[in-house]
Amino acid sequence: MTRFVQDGPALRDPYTSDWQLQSWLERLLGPDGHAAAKRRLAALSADVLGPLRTAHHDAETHPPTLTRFDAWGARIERIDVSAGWQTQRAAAARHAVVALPYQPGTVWGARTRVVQHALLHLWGPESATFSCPVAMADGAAALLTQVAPTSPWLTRLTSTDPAVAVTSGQWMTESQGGSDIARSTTTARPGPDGTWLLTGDKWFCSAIDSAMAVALARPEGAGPGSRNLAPFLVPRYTTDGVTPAPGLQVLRLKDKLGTRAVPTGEVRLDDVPAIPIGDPAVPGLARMMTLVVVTRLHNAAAAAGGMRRGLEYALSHATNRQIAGGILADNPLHRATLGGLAVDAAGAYALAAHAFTLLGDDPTGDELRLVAPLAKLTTGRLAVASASEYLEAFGGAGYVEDTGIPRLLRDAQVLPIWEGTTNVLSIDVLRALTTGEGARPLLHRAEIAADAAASRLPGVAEALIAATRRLATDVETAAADPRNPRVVAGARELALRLGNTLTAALLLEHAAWAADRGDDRPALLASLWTLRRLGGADVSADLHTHFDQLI
Ligand code: UCC
Repeated sequence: MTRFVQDGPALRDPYTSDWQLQSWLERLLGPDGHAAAKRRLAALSADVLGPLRTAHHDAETHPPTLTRFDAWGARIERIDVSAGWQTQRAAAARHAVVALPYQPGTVWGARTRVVQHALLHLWGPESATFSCPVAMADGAAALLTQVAPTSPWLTRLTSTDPAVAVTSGQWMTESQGGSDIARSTTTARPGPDGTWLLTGDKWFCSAIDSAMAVALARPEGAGPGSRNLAPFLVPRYTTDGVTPAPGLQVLRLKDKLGTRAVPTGEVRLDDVPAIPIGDPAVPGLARMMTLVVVTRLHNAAAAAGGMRRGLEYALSHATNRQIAGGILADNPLHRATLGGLAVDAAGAYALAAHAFTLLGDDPTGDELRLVAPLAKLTTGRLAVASASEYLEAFGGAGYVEDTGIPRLLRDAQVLPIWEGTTNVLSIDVLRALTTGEGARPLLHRAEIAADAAASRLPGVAEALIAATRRLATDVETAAADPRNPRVVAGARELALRLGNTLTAALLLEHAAWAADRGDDRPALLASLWTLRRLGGADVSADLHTHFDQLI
């Protein structure tokens, strides 16, 4: 008897097979800038298809372990990670996924952040979530660049030499407070030689194997509330790089739903030496948020990258899979389903790329202050919904661990949780609407995009104009009385509408640029996003008909 065996999904070169990514890079970097980035992007793609895929699999199947004591009872606090995790660590340094924006005089100038985002987009889904320590290292580097540019830690965080490069943790969360950081009980008191000594418990410390962490603590004499907390740099090990810093204990590793290759620990600090980042006498939460804004953008990059990779796997399966009447990829309903996912993946990429563009252009501006939480929360929700569809697209195989497919959903689910949940970020959006001018450029951008689309895509322009008008009124109402319970209750809905509208504007902007160059595919993506997400239209027939142009 011949037994049927289904081929597993294949992965095409993630850079050369992604016309949408290439089209955006051509516009955001210009043809010369894109040409200058190609070698770098192609090299990373080649690694993703080869050693990094293998390393990813190894790290996922050999999760980290913590050994607290040796056989004789001596405290050793050793974290063992897989060879795959170490391969990812070296690749992150070599491919400069953290370092690139800190290198002086790159040809891309402020747009170096766009190239970095493209690298993350290609690498993240096959990184075994080493993208997490990378995110925190980038955040820590941004903070040190601003506050302590001569720190030797900055040199190491931004090194491309795997023997020198380090990553960072980010120790904010405590069990009693969670997102409410005001309830932190970790304290800091002056120690010898300008160091400070930190005491307290931290509850959710990802990449606990990193060489350093940025921890929030309340300096001696500081007032209550979150704003008076201050960031401190905690060297994780003594100078031998192995022995934990004095007073530092890793109580246990978390048993998480996903991101299983990432060692996430609970940490106890008992007079652990730390270096203040900035003046501890000056309220420091705002300083810490420099780091958090960067990690929130990486979160959006991880969401967009994961969505694109899930689509790639589902497409491959649909092309391989025979069903009654032919291959799955020819089935109109399946085409409409995958087409919708392609539109969502395009939207998530556009929003994440925009956020990274702002990070390069104006990192402290009001626009990024609003777009950072919007990008994080909008893409986080999309990523979970898409991942669920990707599993379903594989039928039963999508529910079986060793196909590697369930991981897509498990890993996507962290994206709307860490670095602030959807609701916490929606409240942050309200705060940004109240204290800054970020909504003005967003609404303006939407109006211009709608005007530009009016002659070519009248129905689409109409949907965007209607959504923008409604938003303008609702933003004004919310900003006037942000504590009103009705406004608070509607914060998530308002934030998602803002995120969806901004995405429509970004996709339409890109569509206009591409149409002038004879490419109508971006207009199709922009139209379908706008009609579906803003107009609530059923575009299934179009998704089926134009499927080949969407992917
Ligand atoms: O650590 C974690 C796991 C690590 C894993 C990392 C992986 C990364 C991604 C990977 C990709 C694969 S998770 C930790 C998650 N925790 C959070 O994200 C915190 C959630 N909570 C918030 O975001 C809250 O909004 C707070 C704590 C930031 C602020 O809430 P409060 O306590 O109510 O405070 P206020 O009163 O709203 O703000 C206090 C001060 C104000 O400054 P002043 O007093 O000078 O006016 C605010 O303007 O902080 C300022 N501030 C901000 N500044 C508040 N939010 C921001 C902001 N977003 N940007 C700038």
